[in-house]
Amino acid sequence: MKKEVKHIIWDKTAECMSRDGIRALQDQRLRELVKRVYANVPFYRAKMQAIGVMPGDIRGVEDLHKLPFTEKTDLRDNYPFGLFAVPQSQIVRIHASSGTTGKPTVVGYTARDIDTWAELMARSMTCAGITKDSIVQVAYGYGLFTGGLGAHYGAERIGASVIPMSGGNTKKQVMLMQDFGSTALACTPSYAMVLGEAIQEMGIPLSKFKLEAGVFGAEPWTEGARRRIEELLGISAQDVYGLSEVMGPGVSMECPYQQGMHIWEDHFIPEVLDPDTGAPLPYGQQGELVFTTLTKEGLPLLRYRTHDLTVLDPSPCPCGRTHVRMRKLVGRTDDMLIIRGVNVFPSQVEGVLASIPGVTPQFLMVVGTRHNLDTLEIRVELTPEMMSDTVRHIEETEKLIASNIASVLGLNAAIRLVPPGSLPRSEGKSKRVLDERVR
Ligand code: DLL
Repeated sequence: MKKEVKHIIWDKTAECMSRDGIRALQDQRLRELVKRVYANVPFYRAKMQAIGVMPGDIRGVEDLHKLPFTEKTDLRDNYPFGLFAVPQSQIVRIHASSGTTGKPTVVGYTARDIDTWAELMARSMTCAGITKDSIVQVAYGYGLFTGGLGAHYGAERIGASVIPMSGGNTKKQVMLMQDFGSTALACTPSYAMVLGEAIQEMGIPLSKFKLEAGVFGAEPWTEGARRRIEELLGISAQDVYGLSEVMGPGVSMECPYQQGMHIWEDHFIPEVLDPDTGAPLPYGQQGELVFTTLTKEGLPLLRYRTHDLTVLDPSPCPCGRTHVRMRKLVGRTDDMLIIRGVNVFPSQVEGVLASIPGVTPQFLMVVGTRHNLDTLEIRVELTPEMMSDTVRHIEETEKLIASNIASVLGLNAAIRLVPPGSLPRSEGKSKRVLDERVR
């Protein structure tokens, strides 16, 4: 049985501020930010001068569109500390996110940045029902990745007891979860699934655990994955979003209503843009999420392009928080695959699999080339029960997946059902795509 999330709010004044109040605060903070980056970051000064925008031209959020964008490549080009807005002596922490190619993206924090981050993670983890009485097992990686220390500081700020496990070492995670009576788990959704499956395999009944809540993020996961994790761990699984460049985890967080993640707008201005033209889109339309950081001192960013695709919803939320919600991510502009001309997101495959009994959301899309044409094979893990089923039933399941994939993706794919546990497992972020195309 899934546990209900406790409805508590960490900072009512900030989280339930009127929309007008949020806007006024953003206006004032944006003006200060623009002055600060113009004065202290040569990169931004040059960019603004190139397009003829002076700090005085920015009166508030209505002028945001006049400001230049920041791309991940800008951080790389100024590697490692070139975009920092304070002298290095004021930087107290450095994190980095590893890209698929080349140098990592480096981010720096002042003491006040770390304090803000802890506060926003405390807000976020409170959304999942975590209190000072909670025992929080942090199984995000500690290190240059922001997940471990981000969750750690947030849980400590709440006053919870923190177990800094870091990722991996699954058997020990399960043992301590049981022995210490962890009430909350913070890790990637794919690792939550690994832990849930391990508990099932070890044959330990859920009644031996005290888990109530999960704070899962750092990678896309569908409603189907959520249901599976909730079932495997007997908890309520809440989504947390963030990115190193903008802060780390805790930029936005789901409340108990699980209808999108509240973006902490007193610290970040979100925009959704047409990814191709860069034109701002109205609320309710899907596009690329862009953030301007309002309070960051070490690495303030103007209109940072996340390449994450989502929809913003400003409608009132029954939880009482007034901050705009972003819908669960549909994918990234850059993890979108183009297969035989069709745009495909791994999340669509996950969505299809969630509706089919007998299979798990563990899959790998293998894209190849045959006779100069793209091919797509989807390997999907069966559930242990299904493994012992008849060949005919397994074949029927393959056909069902193939036809649902064809109608959702608009593309034919070869489906290969594989034994449970046979696809490569990640301790951190999951790998969904193997692109072996010859280009
Ligand atoms: O993943 C920060 C984080 C740590 C978030 C722990 C949540 C929990 P990066 O490694 O810089 O930072 O990766 C950021 O991960 O642009 C998204 O594409 C993806 N991502 C993060 N959270 C979610 C989420 C951390 N809840 C990139 N759903 C982002 C989907 C997510 N994708």
